[in-house]
Parts: sequence; structure tokens; C-alpha cells
Amino acid sequence: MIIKEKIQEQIPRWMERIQRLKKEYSNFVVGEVTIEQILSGIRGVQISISDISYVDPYEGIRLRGYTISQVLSLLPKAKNSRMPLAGGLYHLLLTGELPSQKEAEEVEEIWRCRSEVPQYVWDVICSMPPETHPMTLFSQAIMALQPQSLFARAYLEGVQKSQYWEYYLEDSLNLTAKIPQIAAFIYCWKYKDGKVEPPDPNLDWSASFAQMIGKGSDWEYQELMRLYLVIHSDHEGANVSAHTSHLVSSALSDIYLSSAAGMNGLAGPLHGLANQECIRWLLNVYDHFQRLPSDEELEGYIRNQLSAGYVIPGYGHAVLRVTDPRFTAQMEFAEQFLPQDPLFQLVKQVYRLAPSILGENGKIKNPRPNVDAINGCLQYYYGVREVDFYTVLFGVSRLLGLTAHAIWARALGKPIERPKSLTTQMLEERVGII
Ligand code: NMX
Ligand code: MLT
Repeated sequence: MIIKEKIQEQIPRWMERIQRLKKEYSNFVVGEVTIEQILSGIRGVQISISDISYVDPYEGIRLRGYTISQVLSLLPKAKNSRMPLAGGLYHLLLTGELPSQKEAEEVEEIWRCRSEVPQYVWDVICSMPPETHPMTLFSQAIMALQPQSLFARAYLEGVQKSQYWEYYLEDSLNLTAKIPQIAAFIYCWKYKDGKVEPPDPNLDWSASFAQMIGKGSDWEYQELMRLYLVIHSDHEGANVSAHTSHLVSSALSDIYLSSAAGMNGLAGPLHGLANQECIRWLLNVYDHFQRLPSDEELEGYIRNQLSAGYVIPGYGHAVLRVTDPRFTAQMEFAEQFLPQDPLFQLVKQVYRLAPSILGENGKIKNPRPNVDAINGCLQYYYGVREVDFYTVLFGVSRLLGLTAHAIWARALGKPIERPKSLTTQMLEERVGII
């Protein structure tokens, strides 16, 4: 397997770099922590390293050093498509190297061969009450696969630490191979007649999800999914889902346990679930006016929301200080394929008006849109209108990033994480107020 060989070959070099930092610079002070940071969600505290991706506040995400537009243009493309193969993206995340067409196809083929989901996983989903949120079902399905973990078995049998990553890799390929089918099953079980189209072996990973939910002949939707599943895959190592899954896997919990933990974080409205909140918000605006509002009407609406204490979903970011390039990539797609769609017109109108209104009180650090300000509008246009499903799509993509971080964490022998927590009194004593 090419990805495995490449990782294997790279490990000694990475280990050497880490060991050198540890040995020669272990007392070097990287930064300090202020009380404000401690009290505001450890914001900006540099606490971990991962080389899978990095978010520059003024540029946005780079996946293995490549910007979103470079990733979209440089990765090998799917058949009859202008969009990348997700298999190529996974190769890039795992190895740091841009794959050839053949290398990208190799990952796609591995996924194809490992995509079968055991019947009991479907039974777990079907035993849940129909009103269960799709993210809960998604997380449960991942957990249900946990008995298949090769790492968990190997650990019990006493496998060497230096080999942990190999089992993490196998588990990750097994899991990521199955997730489009799991997502499609949840969609069809919860919203349709429960019948899922069997996967078409001629389609790539992303298009195959589209086909399984009944969009086998919708080329544009398949293109959208190819775009979507690549650009949502990772956002460095310290966002809620990445950090959660990293923390959990640092206890040597296997990829199923740690990925499900990450998905539970993604299911929060300030994180991944914001895409569901955002489309609801846009639909509410449209319903309220029964048409596209005028600029004045929309401004008034936004101001009312803010003074009632609501956030404007899809706007703001913990790290970014510019418009999210993932938002821009989707804008470009929408301009090409759905320029007249009323909801897309509304997305553009909000983009034109909201940043200056949000910026007025100087509180919000970044009044510009993030990835979630538009992703739901695109799904809605193509008829996937069950908005509480949208975070599952985010999750399908994000599992590529989470698993890549985890494989490398094991490859580099990263230790269990255990930062320190203080009491309020200790802080008061340190600043001298008691
Ligand atoms: N609408 C209204 N107020 C906002 C917004 C917004 N979109 N974003 C931030 N603020 C407020 C925020 O509530 C805070 O107010 P207070 O001090 O009264 O608590 C203040 O501005 C400062 O917040 P920031 O430091 O700018 O943002 P922070 O880093 O704390 O949070 C988010 C980042 C993304 C959680 C926040 O901007 C937000 O809640 N946005 C809306 C939800 C959203 O779009 N989330 C998606 C994130 C991306 N993702 O996919 O995960
Ligand atoms: C993400 O994609 O994870 C979000 O933009 C949130 C973040 O980076 O904090």
C-alpha cells in the first residue's frame, strides 16, 4: 500500500525532528498564558502540534501546506469531473505529498474493497427512535463499528508501541471506507423509505454517497459533494472536534472511540452544527419576508437578532480573521451552477450586509463568514432539504482529517494529554486579590 510505505519511510525523519526539539530545546518558552485566555476557552494558546494542516488567521486553512484553491486545482480529479478525488486528498493528508492519479485511485480502491458495513450496524440505527438526531445516529454507528478495531485487539495482544500507527491506519481506512454508506443509510432511513441504493463500484467515494441517496444521475450534485467532502476535511488540530478526538486517542482509545468523540463535538451548534443553524436562519429570513428582503429590511432583521442576544450563524471564527476560503470556494461553485437561486441570493446579501453590522460594536473578532454560511444553501438547492442532516456531511469529510491526525500522533509516539486545571482561588491568589 503506497500510503503505508510513504508514512513508514517518513517516520524516522519526523521522529528525529521531534527528538531534537525535545533534547536541545525542551526549556524553550513558546508562549505565556493570560488570565483572559484561561477564561475564554484557552483561545490562542499554542498547546499542540500536528503537521496535517494549519490555519493562518489571515489566509485560512492550508492542508499540508496547500491552500484550498491549490488543493482544488492540484489534486487528481474524479472521472468526468473538475473536482478532486477524496482519495487523493486523503493521500495528501496522510503523506504530505500530492498524489499522482494512480496514487489517488489506490486509496479509492482500498475504500471500495472495505466499504461493506456489517448488518448489526444497521440494526443499531434502526433500533433508535426515528426522532433521534442524525449526528447521534452517525456517532452511534461509528461506535457500533468499534468491536472491529484491529488496534484494540492488537493492543490486548501486546503489540509494540512502534507499530500502533499501523493498526490506526488500518482502522482508519476501514472506517473511512464505510462512512459514505453509513451517512447514506442514516439519510434514507430517517427521511426516505429506508431503501439505500447499493454503491456503484464505478463511482468515487464522494460521488458514491450522492448516488446512494438517489442522486446517481445528478452530475452537478456529485460535483458538489466532491468539493464539499474535500474542503471540510480538516481545520488544524485544535478546533473542537479535532482537539477532542486527539485528546481521546491520546489515551490510546482506538480510532472508532476517538472519532465518535470528535463527531460529538462537531454536533455542537457553535461548531459543525452551525451549518444546520445557518440554513434554518436563512430560511427563517425568507419565510419572514415571504421573498428576498430589501437591504434595509435585512439590516433591521439582523439588528433585531443581535439585540435579542442571538448569534448570526455562519459568521465569526475563533481563529480566522478573513473570509473563510472554504466559503469562497463554495461561492464560486454557486456562481457557476445556481446563480439565480433565491437562497443563494440571500447568502450573498447577508455577506454584503452582515459583516459591517456585526463589526459595529467591536466585540466580534471576525465579522466575516465561515464555511457554514453557505454550505447548507447548496445542499438545499440540490434537494437535500433535511437540514438536521447537514452536520453528518460535515462529519463524513472531517473524519478524513481527524483520522490523519490520529495516525500521525501514534506514529510519532505522542503521549497522553493531561494539562493542568486550577481553582478560581488559586488565580485570585496569584494576581494578589486575596
Ligand atoms: N453573531 C453574533 N455575535 C457573535 C458572533 C456572531 N456570529 N460571533 C461572535 N459573536 C460575539 C460572541 O458571542 C462574543 O460575545 P460575548 O463576548 O458577549 O460572549 C463576542 O462576539 C466575541 O466572540 P469572538 O471572540 O469573536 O468569537 P469566539 O472565538 O468566542 O467564537 C464562534 C467563535 C465561531 C463560536 C462565534 O463566532 C460564533 O458563535 N459564530 C456563530 C456560530 C458559527 O458560525 N459557528 C461555526 C464555526 C465554524 N465551524 O464550522 O465550526
Ligand atoms: C472548523 O472547520 O473546524 C471550524 O472552522 C472551527 C474551527 O476551526 O475552530
